[in-house]
Amino acid sequence: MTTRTRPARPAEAASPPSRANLDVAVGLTLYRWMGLSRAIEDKLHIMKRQGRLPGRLVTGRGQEAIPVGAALALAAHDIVCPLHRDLGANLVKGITPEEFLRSYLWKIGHPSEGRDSDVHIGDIKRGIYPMISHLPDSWPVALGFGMASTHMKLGRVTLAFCGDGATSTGAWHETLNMSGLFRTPNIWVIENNKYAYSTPLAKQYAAKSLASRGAAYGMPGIEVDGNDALAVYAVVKEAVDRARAGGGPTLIEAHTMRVEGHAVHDDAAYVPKALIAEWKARDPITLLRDRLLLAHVDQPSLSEIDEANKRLVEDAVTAAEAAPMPDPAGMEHEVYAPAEAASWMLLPRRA
Ligand SMILES: Cc1ncc(C[n+]2csc(CCOP(=O)(O)OP(=O)(O)O)c2C)c(N)n1
Repeated sequence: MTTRTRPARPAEAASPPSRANLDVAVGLTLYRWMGLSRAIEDKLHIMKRQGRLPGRLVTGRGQEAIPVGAALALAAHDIVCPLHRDLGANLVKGITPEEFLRSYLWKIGHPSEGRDSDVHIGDIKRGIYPMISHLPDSWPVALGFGMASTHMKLGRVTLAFCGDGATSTGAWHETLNMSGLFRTPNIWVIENNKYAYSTPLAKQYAAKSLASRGAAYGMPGIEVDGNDALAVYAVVKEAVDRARAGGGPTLIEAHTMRVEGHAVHDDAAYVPKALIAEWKARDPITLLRDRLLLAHVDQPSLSEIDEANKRLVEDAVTAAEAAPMPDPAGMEHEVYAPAEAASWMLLPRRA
């Protein structure tokens, strides 16, 4: 029987606060995006309780350091494939708070124009491949982006996220196998938040770590403290530089904790309270705030960022709530291929 040494406990994963290695400009940028992501999701929870939000609500509160830190390490022309806990990556790559709110409210004025909703947002023109519900089926697509970049010499790196649960699927392993084989310019980020819905890690896999699987596919497997945004940024940046230089893919396991239920309807009664409390004490935004204060960034500057984020969210909510619903007449627009294209496929082949 394999002895499980993971999940990483907060104390084990913690990086000591230090002034020496802190890039204040990067730290402030991370702080701004993480704060914006948190402010939007806090507001969504309030709106849900007030009956102002249709449909479901899934958030990534407490995990913001991973999507924000990772997306910030990408260049503008790189591609990101966010999932349901990765609002921060969408924001960094250019989805506005108002577009996101409009998506949650099923309104027009965002990339899917009300045909898809909530976290299913993205815009390929901005290098964001929208979420596919089946997990992690955006990974084989990300692999395709990587292969295309190599063959067409595009110099683009593609980064895809998934949770620990998604690593048990066939698509996940097939993707990594081909990625290692063809040395594609991909960054594969696992957000190990210790639970896949109600299933804890001990009931998911026997390996010592998920990062250790990188060796099986011929790529580096790296573990990082996923609540330390600066550490996530640094690890992903190094992997992006390596991929762009032709050094192939990297598998990154970022340790964090899902400190809430899977979604708003789930009270997570199956998670030990002490485990949640332990990780809540290492909230990634508070950790970064403390690091910035230690580096002599003053309190008012950080509070100004917090206030600006709150104003952005309030303005976005006002605009999104006032926006119209989609016109049902346009329901099929950009959903199906034109009829001619489909019927052409059925024509008998010419001799
Ligand atoms: C192939 C597949 N099976 C089941 C689901 C239903 N489902 C949605 S989220 C989820 C939990 C996924 O856990 P994990 O990958 O660890 O991500 P987390 O939600 O913890 O961030 C499940 C089972 C799905 N979307 N796709």
